[in-house]
Amino acid sequence: MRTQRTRRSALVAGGTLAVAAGLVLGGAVAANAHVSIAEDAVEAGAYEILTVSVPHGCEGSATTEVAIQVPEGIQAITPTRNAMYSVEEVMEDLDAPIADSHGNEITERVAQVVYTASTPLPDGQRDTFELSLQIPEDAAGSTLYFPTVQTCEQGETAWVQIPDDGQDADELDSPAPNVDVVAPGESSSPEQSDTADVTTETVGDQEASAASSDQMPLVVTALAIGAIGLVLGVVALFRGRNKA
Ligand SMILES: [Cu+2]
Repeated sequence: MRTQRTRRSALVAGGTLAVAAGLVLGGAVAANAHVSIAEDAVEAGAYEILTVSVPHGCEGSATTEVAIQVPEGIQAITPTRNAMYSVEEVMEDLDAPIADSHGNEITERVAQVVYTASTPLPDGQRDTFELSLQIPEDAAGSTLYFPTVQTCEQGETAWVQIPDDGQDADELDSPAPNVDVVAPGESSSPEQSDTADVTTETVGDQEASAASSDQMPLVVTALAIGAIGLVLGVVALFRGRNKA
């Protein structure tokens, strides 16, 4: 019981943080016009799919290549294929070998993922690139940066700027796509909300039963409407047959 309460207050605290982060991010709508990562926050140690969004070309020119640098500490990453692009993984030797989840020895990691367009992405259109990876377990409280170079038919944009300590990322012209890492249980993703609901029901039985009894009239009404519909349908069917 005690651990559940502790967990619940952690979730409430996480929710408050998420709301605070949402308020901060709410003012940064302009950032959506940049090459960026769609997810606001991920949990340390979690397996995630990050979505790199490319919303425009280079000053009007169509995009031909998107090269995404993978931050140090991410040992395994799998890019999702995209029908309009070929994808290449640029490898880098690890300082020391590690074991993967199957117990195999790993001596190198993907340092960069390069998507090359078979047909250039027009300036007025958007595309997304998904990367499946495990967030480092020791990354809570930090921000992961994925410096990305967007190459176009004419020119390129290097989305590689990383804010200095205390600097607002909004001040940067071409910030590196990034995602904040929170401690496990502090993310506001939909799966986490479900967990929060279940935990709330276990802890606060009264709240839970109050909620379900509030929902009962709706369920009964829905059933009643369904039943009336069924009866009308059957009546209509028989009337139709009688006429034939
Ligand atoms: Cu932009």
